[in-house]
Amino acid sequence: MSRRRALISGITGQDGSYLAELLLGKDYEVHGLVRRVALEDPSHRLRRIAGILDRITLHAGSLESFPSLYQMVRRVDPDECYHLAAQSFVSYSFDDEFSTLNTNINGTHYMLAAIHEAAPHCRFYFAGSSEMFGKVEETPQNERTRFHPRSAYGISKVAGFDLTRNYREAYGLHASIGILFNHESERRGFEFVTRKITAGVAAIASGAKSELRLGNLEARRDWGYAPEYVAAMWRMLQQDTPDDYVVSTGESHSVREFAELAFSLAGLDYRDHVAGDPLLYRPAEVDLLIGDPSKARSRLGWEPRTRFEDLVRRMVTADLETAGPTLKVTHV
Ligand code: NDP
Ligand code: GDR
Repeated sequence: MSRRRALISGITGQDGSYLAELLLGKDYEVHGLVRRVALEDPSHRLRRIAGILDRITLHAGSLESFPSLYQMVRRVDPDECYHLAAQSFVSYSFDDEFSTLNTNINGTHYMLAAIHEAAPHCRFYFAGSSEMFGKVEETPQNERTRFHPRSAYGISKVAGFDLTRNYREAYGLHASIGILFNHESERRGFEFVTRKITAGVAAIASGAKSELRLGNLEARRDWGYAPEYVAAMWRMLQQDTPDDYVVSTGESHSVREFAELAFSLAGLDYRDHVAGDPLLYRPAEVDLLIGDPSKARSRLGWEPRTRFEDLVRRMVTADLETAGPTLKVTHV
């Protein structure tokens, strides 16, 4: 039998890099969409996939251009397509609503249309988000909870959700949607609060910095470990019938709790170093997210394994190691 072919948009991101590794481990032929600038600056832009570059095929294209996506899909003729590429930073979506909406909505529409026209047999995954629940209408949130997005990012993901569902219903595309809650790792971008904190802890522990400026410490998130979440994406596309799934831990913690634990792991007290910055508050905040992963558990056999304390420890340990060989987590 020939190897199954997977196409990943967003392969240079946190999730794309872990998913590519997972699929290579399952002997897939892995293809990725990257921006041309990424190929021009590989040491920086391709850092997360540096270790697998000789085993994957990259295609330069643009989410803004339907023809480039159509040509790529036709060339690759994938069996599975994971559409992860997006402007994924919620804060930035308040600074530039227009580009967030254009990239995330049109990009998803173009990918769906390209698959529909050039590879209609291909199974499709859309990266939905707990940000679609926004100002939550029930707790915990599940697949039937109504959406109430609070940012252009959240709105773009609701539009992507509707588009994907419509391609499933109108054209019979095998299209599934993961409603993934926050998931983090040693590869998380530095702009997101978890990595900002763990990198900040390492910088303070090594003496390079003394202060970390943060916004709303009371926001609560359901934080899981990214490599486990990409496995849920793959499981969705192995089902006979496409569907939508919440992927989460079912536990919620505040940004303050994250900071307190991260600093204490380095033997520090967060109250000595964290400074509040009103400029880092969002015009509309998502106060509380906590997902109910029962459906993913029962239908996909998926289980979150890494709990909050282990996640924070992992991230702090990695950032301390990078900051200095003598820096180690303390036992708390
Ligand atoms: P990252 O921000 O780490 O990665 C985003 C990826 O999208 C990068 O590969 C980036 O490429 C690519 N991208 C961004 N803009 C464009 C563009 N205009 N054209 C082509 N590619 C583009 O995100 P994650 O890996 O964390 O998330 C993956 C997906 O899952 C995203 O859609 C995100 O919105 C969604 N999601 C993430 C969650 C999380 O907690 N991580 C939770 C729920 C949903 P480049 O490297 O060139 O910038
Ligand atoms: P989020 O992640 O918006 O949930 O989106 P982020 O880590 O950016 O924010 C989480 C919460 O922390 C509060 N916060 C701060 N956030 C950042 N980035 N920087 C700060 O200094 C800071 N201080 C407090 C925020 O207000 C917020 O409440 C992530 C992304 O990965 C999305 O792509 C994904 O869809 C969702 O998770 C699920």
